[in-house]
Amino acid sequence: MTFRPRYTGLIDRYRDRLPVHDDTRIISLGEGNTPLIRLHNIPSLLGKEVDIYVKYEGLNPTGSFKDRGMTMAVTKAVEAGSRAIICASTGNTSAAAAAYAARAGITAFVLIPDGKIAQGKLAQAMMHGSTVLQIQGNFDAGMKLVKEVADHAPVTIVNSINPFRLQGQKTAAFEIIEELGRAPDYHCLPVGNAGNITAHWIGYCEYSSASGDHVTKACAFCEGHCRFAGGAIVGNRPKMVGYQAAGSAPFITGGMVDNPETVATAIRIGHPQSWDYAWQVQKESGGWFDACTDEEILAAQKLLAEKEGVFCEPASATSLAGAMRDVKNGKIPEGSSIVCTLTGHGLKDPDTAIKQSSGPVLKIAAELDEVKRAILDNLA
Ligand code: AN7
Repeated sequence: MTFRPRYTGLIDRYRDRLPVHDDTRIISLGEGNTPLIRLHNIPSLLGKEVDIYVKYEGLNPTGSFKDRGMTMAVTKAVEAGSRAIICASTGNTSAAAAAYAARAGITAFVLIPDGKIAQGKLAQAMMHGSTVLQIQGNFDAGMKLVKEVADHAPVTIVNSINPFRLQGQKTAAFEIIEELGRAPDYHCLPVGNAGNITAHWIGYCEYSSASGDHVTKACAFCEGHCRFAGGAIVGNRPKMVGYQAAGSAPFITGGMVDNPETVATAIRIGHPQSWDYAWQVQKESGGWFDACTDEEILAAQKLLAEKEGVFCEPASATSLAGAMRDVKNGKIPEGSSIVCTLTGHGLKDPDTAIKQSSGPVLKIAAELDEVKRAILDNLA
């Protein structure tokens, strides 16, 4: 029997490409190393010859991709001597901030929109002992306050405007390339602040010889934090495709949205913080932005759960909803390999899931006959 070395998180795994020192105290919960699942049933339902993979980021320690960025942001905050972190959040950033602060033994303050975050995320922020500030305003209002207060109080901002966040998040692209042996042709993501789509592009560029300038000169996105340790690993980069919820789609309307609305509360964001970066990613990669309606998002979430056994939260399903539409209409051609990032776990938002479930819960007497009849009535 051979033993594999214990996986100890993405900073350890990619330390030669991340801004850490040998003696940096790493704050980790074993994040990263998430499954890349090849879809079996949905491509045939679409009737198209495409390879669709989902990168199941819901399997990170706090149930979303935010852990990748948060391990870096909190590690660097602690290294700099910070005793407290703060973020505005639609829920997942606050869950991750709360957990990593707990791990580090520092204080977390999280600003969340009143009544508009999924129950699981609220439970996490409370359970990990962060100070929850529920504001009468949306994410964008919270973000504005966080930026202002950081000048007046000794707290480190851990929203994705903190450049270490994107450094951690770029490792998802590394993992995908290492598994596929190349970059996919298309990488589809849900877009809110657009930090994650930017981070993935940093990662793809860093591993690719197609980005010669990027790996030899200063990276346009990383504010000097990339450490281009290795050479190129693959020759290609994907087209980056960002999908937004129709009611909060500044990248599609072309300007900021003041009252964003969507069932996908995680991406209920009208003033994206990585606006300029994301446009640059779109142009450099040759990808595009598009919007999905709430109906399309929920249908994709359900289809994925019912046909593939993968449960993601509504916002995450936006990547698949958009990809399915663009495969059907031929914008993504047959023969393509496609990765859709599933940014968060379905259990984050049980209320929305239960509300839209079609399968009725059958109430029966605790008797053999009734169970038998239920089985015979419901066999596929
Ligand atoms: C599940 O938690 O902004 O485009 O405050 O939770 O990088 O913002 C969440 C964002 C997609 C969008 N999917 O990513 C927050 C927050 C899920 C998310 C996004 C978020 P970005």
